[in-house]
Amino acid sequence: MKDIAPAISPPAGIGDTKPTNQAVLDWVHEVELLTKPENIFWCDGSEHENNFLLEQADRQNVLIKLNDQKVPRSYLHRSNPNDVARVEQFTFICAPTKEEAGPTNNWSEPAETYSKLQNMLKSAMRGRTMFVIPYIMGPPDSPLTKVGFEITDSIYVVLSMRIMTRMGAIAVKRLGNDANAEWNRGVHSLLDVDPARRFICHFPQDNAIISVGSGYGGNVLLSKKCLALRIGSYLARRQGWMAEHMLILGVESPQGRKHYVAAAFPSACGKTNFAMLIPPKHFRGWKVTTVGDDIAWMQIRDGRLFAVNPENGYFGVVPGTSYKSNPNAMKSIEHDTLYTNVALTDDGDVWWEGKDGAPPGHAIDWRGNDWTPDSKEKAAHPNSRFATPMRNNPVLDADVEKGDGVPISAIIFGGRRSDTMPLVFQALDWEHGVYIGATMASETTAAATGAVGQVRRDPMAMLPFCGYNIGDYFRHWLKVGKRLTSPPLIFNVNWFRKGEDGKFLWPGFGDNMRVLKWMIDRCEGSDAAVESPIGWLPRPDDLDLAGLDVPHKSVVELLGIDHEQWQRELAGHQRFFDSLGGVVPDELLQERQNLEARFKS
Ligand code: OXD
Ligand code: MN
Repeated sequence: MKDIAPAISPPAGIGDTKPTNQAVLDWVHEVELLTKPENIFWCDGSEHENNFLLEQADRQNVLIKLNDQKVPRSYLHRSNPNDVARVEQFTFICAPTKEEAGPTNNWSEPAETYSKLQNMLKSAMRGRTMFVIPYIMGPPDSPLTKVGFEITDSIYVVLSMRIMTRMGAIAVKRLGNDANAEWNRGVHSLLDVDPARRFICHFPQDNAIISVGSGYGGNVLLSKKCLALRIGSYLARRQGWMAEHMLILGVESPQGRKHYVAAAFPSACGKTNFAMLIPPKHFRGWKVTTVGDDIAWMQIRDGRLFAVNPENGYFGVVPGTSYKSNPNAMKSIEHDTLYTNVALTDDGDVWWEGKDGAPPGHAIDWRGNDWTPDSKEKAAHPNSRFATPMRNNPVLDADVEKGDGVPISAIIFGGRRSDTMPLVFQALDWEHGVYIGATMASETTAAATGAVGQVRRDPMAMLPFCGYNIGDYFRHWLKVGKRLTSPPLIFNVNWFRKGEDGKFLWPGFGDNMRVLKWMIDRCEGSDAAVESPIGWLPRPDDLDLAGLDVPHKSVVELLGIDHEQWQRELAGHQRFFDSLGGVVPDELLQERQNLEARFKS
């Protein structure tokens, strides 16, 4: 299977509808002159176009069509084995000064970077088709919605963008003909998929992105991490809103009272599972619905935060997804799904580690090699993915298209921590909540290249995605808090604490409803909590644990604070703040001192 494919020749009526905005036409022409493609394909996002492109991708061996009886209208793509995750070391924020990019980003000087990338892009699309993808991020009638154009030489990118964004004519219409309108310019080329020539570069001051040398979604679906988070966070600060790495879910009680919460967890820590949670039997009548599974754009209205999901689909981690762990995700990916780097069974179905049922006796693994249950290699890559339209989700929230967004009652931070962090606690106030987000940490996962399982600080789960100086980002959070008269309550959760035997103490998945319910109760004024040095904690009896198969002793352990571990944690916070070289706002330094003092009192 291939990433790179030769030019396609569409029949008349397909790929030939040019937008009319002169600024777009000029920019496309400039990129054409530089990259010298064989032809240009103007995407309109129609079904007809999509069917044509799927057929071409199948013919070109970029995709394999799966068995239509098993997974209707679905395809498998295998990326180059050197290209299976985000590459944070090759991701750059090319702000005018290094200080603007800040201590947590790789910085490179904009003029030099443009020139380096332009050299790489010279004639890079020779013999290939250059696709022009207009798209919007956000519901069509939202004031938060942004227009982007992505140029790419990858048909896989086009097909994925059609799932992940609202693409085509809708964006052309939204942009209109104003040559000065705000829109994002994204250029992507596979080049030769060589890790030595792989760069994901953001130019926030130009609202521009150039990504070369990769075909992996997180690096090349420029709408997602690049625009919605890195450029988005930069625009959000300037324009007074928030772009966050957060799922958004709705939770409705049997009495019909509904709240929305937004939750920031680092990559591959279960955002999609939490956003599609099915409450345990005991919670009959409670409903959880999904607004988004990865990104929240939030604005302030009437002193409250309102959120929209800028995306149109889910790009989720496949391994571990099953009818047991996430039935709604399974139903979402049963049809019309684009899989990347999972295994292919002999009957044209897909398989991965953790899927329900017995493994197949034989399959083709994610690299295209024969695989049997005795093989040492994994059949599916740990970061194999699905791209699926959000419309497939049986619990999609009814207000997902609401341009004003949904009101947020609670913000939840969380990471993967084997120790220290209790199952849940609540911040004392907004500033303390910002401190909790700013110091959160998680064990690394396969979503980015590099070692897996190491604890790293990942403020608000935005470490790889904040498009400007992290100190200013913290300041932005503090400033937003001052504008909120009814701020969301802020919580921290940890589904991943382990006991002495190294086993998870908490079952997670549907049972996370028990924790969600406590948080919602707190939003409604419940006093079922005790104050501790780290914030408000539930006592075991404050959680609804009926029907839960977890020993009481484990619940006590899950909710406990180990003072020795917390002294280490506090030292970790200090080291992290020190590593940021003086950019941390005084308010957060003060919060650290307050926390230390609370442990002493
Ligand atoms: C993602 C990620 O793909 O965070 O959402 O890596
Ligand atoms: Mn993510």
